[in-house]
Amino acid sequence: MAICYLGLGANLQQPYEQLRSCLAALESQPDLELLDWSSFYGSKPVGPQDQPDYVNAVARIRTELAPTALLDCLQAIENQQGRVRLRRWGERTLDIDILLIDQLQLNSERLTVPHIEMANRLFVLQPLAELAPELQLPDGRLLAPLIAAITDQPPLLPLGKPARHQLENPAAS
Ligand code: A4P
Ligand code: MG
Repeated sequence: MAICYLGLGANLQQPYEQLRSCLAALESQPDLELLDWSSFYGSKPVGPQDQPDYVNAVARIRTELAPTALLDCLQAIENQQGRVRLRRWGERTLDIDILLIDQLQLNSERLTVPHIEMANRLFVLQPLAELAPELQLPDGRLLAPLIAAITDQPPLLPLGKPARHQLENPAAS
């Protein structure tokens, strides 16, 4: 059984709703357990600037799936939500990145864990620190100093955290 952190991002087709339905899809997966998630945050694009702002969040899950089976499962969710992805670091309807799998370090053709860019991205580190403030990366680094070292990215805009009963049906809010 592994505890994993997933980075969720969207900037097309109602990104807040994309993330909410992504959490609903994670909750309905038989092979994993959705434990918790961060607030949603608005963020300025890292990469090409001529694209809409993102909504980002981090989810904590528990699963018995092997890493590549987990990736298959997450890519199926991306595709079910009609994933559109136009260019590298560009706009997309839904992106699910595997940030961490316990303290595992993995580098295969399909999967690099920890996610290769996570330590450089405020839109990953801040929601992750909200969920797990004391967390250490497998190389021993802590989140707070990594966040403090990021000076080139504007502050995130907190957008609130949907409750579990709000994941499935927006009318339930
Ligand atoms: N892959 C390798 N490691 C992993 C991992 N840890 N998790 C492989 C998930 N996938 C991993 O992914 C391409 C391939 O990476 C997968 O098939 C898998 O085998 P993809 O999702 O199709 O491509 P991508 O996400 O577009 O990759 P790219 O272009 O490197 O983008 P990133 O790094 O995910 O960044 N700005 C803000 N504010 N917020 C964002 O969320 N996101 C991006 C995308 C850019 N700028 C952003 C945001
Ligand atoms: Mg990705």
